[in-house]
Amino acid sequence: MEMQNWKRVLLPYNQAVDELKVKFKSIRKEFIALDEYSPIEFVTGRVKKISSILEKAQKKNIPLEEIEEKIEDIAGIRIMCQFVEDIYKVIDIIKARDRKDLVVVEERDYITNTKSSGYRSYHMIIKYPVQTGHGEKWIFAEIQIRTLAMNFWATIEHSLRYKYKQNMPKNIQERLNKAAEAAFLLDQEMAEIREEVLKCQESFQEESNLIGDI
Ligand code: 0O2
Repeated sequence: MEMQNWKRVLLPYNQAVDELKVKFKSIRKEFIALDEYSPIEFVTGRVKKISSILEKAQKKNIPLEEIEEKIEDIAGIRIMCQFVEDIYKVIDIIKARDRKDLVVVEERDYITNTKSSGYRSYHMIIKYPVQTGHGEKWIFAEIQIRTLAMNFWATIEHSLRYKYKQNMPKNIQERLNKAAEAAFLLDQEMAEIREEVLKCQESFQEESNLIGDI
């Protein structure tokens, strides 16, 4: 395909990423504006590079004309959360019954089913309607929801894997696996600390209510 045609194909994907980023960032803004805790810490998004799309198509034996229906992560959104339980709040927001702007078509839970690399994240494949100058076009997009610790590990592992291509030394792989375990434990520890703090806050609240009653 010519470069100009690729640009045309990718336009709605760029639009979808821009729109979805605004939507999820707005949810964070809404929580903050209401002085509430936001389950969304920050949001990023990207359109897959043409070279990566072609590489994936080749790896999966996908013909050029089927790329748009078979490669579901050309448009990618990443939502980062502080705690693992926030991930499930974000999933509920995305799956809300009254939500009419997207359709969830598949969910991949790599949190319960950690990948052999150590990768953890919750993936949702959605169909999203883009309003273009030539009418409506439904495209696939992938939303990855993860904690800051999961993101820290995945970002570094991804760049190392890219650097080594298929030849990552075994000892590096093993150390990355250990680092994934450390990230998992960090998430657990943070969840416990949060629980503790919430309990303290509740009993402090109860005490000050009692004092208020006197
Ligand atoms: P990018 O755009 O550079 O992030 P496949 O790619 O064939 O393994 P599939 O079927 O496309 O898998 O879907 P999957 O595994 O649900 O999602 C693929 C994406 O998840 C990857 O995109 C990564 O972003 C992320 N991911 C999956 N496994 C790992 C892993 O072991 N380590 C890290 N760091 N990320 C992972 P791409 O294609 O790598 O592209």
